[in-house]
Amino acid sequence: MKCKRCGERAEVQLRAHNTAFCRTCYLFYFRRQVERAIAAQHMLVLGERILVAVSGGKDSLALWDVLVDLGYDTTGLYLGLGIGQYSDASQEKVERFAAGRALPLRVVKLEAEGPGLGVPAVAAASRRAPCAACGTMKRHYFDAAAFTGGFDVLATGHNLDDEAARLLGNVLRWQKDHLARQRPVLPPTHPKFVRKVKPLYLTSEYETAVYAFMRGIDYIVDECPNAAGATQLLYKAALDRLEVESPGTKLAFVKEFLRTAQPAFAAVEQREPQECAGCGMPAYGALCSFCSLVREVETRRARTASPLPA
Ligand code: Q46
Ligand code: ZN
Repeated sequence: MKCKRCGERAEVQLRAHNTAFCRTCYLFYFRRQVERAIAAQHMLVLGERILVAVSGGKDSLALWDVLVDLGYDTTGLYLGLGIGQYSDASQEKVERFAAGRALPLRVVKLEAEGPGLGVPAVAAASRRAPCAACGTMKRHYFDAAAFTGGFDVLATGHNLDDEAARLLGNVLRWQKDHLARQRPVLPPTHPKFVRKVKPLYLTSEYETAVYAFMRGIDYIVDECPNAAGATQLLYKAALDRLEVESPGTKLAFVKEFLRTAQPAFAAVEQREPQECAGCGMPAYGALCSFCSLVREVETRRARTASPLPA
């Protein structure tokens, strides 16, 4: 097979796009795809301060790599979730990536912050699935770090597979409020929120993996130990089966949702956040979901610690 751009021997075949590239042209193509997504959705402006959430995985590190390459002013943000060996190993990958390229990196270890709680402790005490607790905590610490650091934008490495799986989950349960907010760019709805963007939302997991490999990015290959039970993986597997039979399904699913259905959901759901009585960050109730979760954990712990009445 030949490269569609230069005619040399192709190394990568992209069935969803009905194309193939050699290594040089693939790197060019990948960057161009990200650049186009950024421009089409007005995600970023050169000169803005961008906080890039990095987990140590291929997607977030590939994103950071491309953004630097495209000339954006970036700072990495790594959250230490407290998930044992997985967290230690992923932090090391992020630190090595940043040090090797002399890029600024902020590390926030959840267990060293305010309530001193990592993801496993919160999940166990609140009896929530680890990923549910993790999602709430990550959102809070991302928002807080972006706001207190004075950043203009928060960029995450969600790829097409993530977005398609999330969309499928939201559609299966018709979660209207989630569908209203599922967009590659979320403008801030409160002065303490910054814009949130997903520049890789149209590039597949396979495409970012190939990019990371070709760029020699050393990322954590092991999945988080909590990922195995996550429903997200079930949705991804279902979509993978559809994609094999009908290449381009994921791309069409996400793109057409954003073009035809998302605006209708967004028009109906227009809640304005207030400020959380606990942490001062935006909240849709008296407390934000992070503070509610922490309060729940503290109440449960106090109950188990107090002696039973005689
Ligand atoms: S880190 Fe957190 Fe993921 Fe681990 S606990 Fe689940 S959500 S699987 S991206
Ligand atoms: Zn709060």
